[in-house]
Amino acid sequence: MGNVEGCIFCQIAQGKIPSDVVFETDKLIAFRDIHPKSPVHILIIPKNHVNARLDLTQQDVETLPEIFLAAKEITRKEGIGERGFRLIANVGPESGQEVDHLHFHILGGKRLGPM
Ligand code: DGP
Repeated sequence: MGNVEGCIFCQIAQGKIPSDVVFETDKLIAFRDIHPKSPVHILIIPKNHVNARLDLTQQDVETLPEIFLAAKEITRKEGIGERGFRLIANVGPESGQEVDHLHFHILGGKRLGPM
């Protein structure tokens, strides 16, 4: 799907909108959430646009394991790898997804209650 016009996260991935980047590869980028809901709140996104219908290409599927490896590396660096954290993706309207570009939230740094 490439980059989608007007997508905030595509623009962050392209460096057109500034963000606090904590991890990056050629396929994905991770940056701090602008409205953190916990002491550590980081978003990991594939650079390629994936919409809320999960219209995944084979290339997108190959990026997914790298997102988990990135989460491992990021949480270790942030000091929450052992303490525990939440790794979640809201997908689609009933989930409350606000940005229509697949993203995984890393939430941690405090005891997280039930959802
Ligand atoms: P969701 O509700 O799952 O779609 O979460 C979207 C998250 O994206 C929300 O926690 C706020 C964050 N966010 C939205 N716009 C920006 C932005 O321009 N920069 C950053 N760093 N985060 C953003």
